[in-house]
Amino acid sequence: MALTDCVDDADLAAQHSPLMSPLVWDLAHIGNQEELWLVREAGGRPGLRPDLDHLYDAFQHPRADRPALPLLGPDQARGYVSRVRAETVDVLAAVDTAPASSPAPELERAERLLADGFVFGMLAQHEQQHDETMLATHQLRRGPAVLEAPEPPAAPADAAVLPSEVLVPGGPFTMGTSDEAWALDNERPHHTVDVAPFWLDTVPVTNGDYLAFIAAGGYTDPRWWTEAGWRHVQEAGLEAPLFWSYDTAAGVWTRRVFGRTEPVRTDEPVVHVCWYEADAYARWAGRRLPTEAEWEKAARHDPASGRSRRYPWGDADPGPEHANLGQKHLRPAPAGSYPAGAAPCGARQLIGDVWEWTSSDFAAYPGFEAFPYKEYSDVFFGPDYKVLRGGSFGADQVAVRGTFRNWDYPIRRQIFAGFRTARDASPSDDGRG
Ligand code: AVJ
Ligand code: FE
Repeated sequence: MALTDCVDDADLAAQHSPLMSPLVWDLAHIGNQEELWLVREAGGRPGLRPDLDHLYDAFQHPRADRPALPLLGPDQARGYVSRVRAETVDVLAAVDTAPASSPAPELERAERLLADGFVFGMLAQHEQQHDETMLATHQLRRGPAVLEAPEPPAAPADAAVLPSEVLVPGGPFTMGTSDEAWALDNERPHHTVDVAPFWLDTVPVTNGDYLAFIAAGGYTDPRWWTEAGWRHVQEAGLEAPLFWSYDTAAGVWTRRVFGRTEPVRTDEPVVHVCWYEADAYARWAGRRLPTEAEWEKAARHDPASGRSRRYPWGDADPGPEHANLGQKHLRPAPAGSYPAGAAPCGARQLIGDVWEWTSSDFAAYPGFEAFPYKEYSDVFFGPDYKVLRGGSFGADQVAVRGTFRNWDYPIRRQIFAGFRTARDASPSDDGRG
């Protein structure tokens, strides 16, 4: 509600970028999905407005076409989502959300949705995913600033003296999950992956690091780019991250952040770069992007116990000391922040701050089963999408964990995405030499 109450009705119905829906579409879509999956499918109730389904079905209408639809107006949408939520609370009071009594595939569909409260978790995540999308719409929106948030905490004293990279030991680890109650279908099932030893950046690549790539002519040298990336840089005229401008009078790069223009802060993780830019930077630096399995091993593997944790710091849910999540701050925290959120390998900020591009295509894990609908993940598997991991300052903790998988096209930059780089370790690297 905070993301929609801060602008007027015309603004809510406007399309701020062809990449995004009008904010009023996201708002009613959140309610419509909740009605569809929770109230009707799991709760077995007739629902409120099944006639609206087609308007808020993302697969029937691409984002660019949504402003022309006969959508609910802002007040109608607010009324609709609050009536759906009242029904949700009523369903919650009436149903059994105990863990499943038999293996998932044997259960009736509604029973399976309700076991462990999965459908409630799924819709909470869906709402928060759209809240992050709506925050990205706010960042694209022109005009004066309407969102306010406190600055993230200052970097700890040791941020300046951290090693640039950490060693992640080789060997098998458990990737994905079969027992995290609210994990979505693409995170399942757990499986063993053997990962060769590698070195990973301790912290995400910063604006300062990225400025060096720009200054070195990174955007004009085809050596660093894949063929598709080089074509894209030229066609799209890319020369810096999205929302950056060069102030020729002052001789500095500036960045527009939710309606305010400021000098680029060199100690912050870079954000709003596409996969092609991340990949080119890594090559220029003599490195590469980590694979998705490498990222997850760095974030979850505990060499002491041999098991995979829920989060880098352990199994406890995220707290403000662990990670920059939940739109509490409207920017990434300085690189090296959140020592309490460090992984066993020593890497920091794997969760929160910026989504991290990996080198991997979005693919099904062995034994994958689409649930509850193919359009959540199944239809996106394949070489068109790259995986991002870890969540951003705009993502809520209910929708981020060590196993969570996000994906997007390699050209997308409006998402809160950055990256860190990696390199192979030689088998004799033991982190002491
Ligand atoms: C997982 C973030 C790629 O926003 O397209 C929202 C989440 N799926 N509604 C997206 C989603 C359906 C999805 N991502
Ligand atoms: Fe959605």
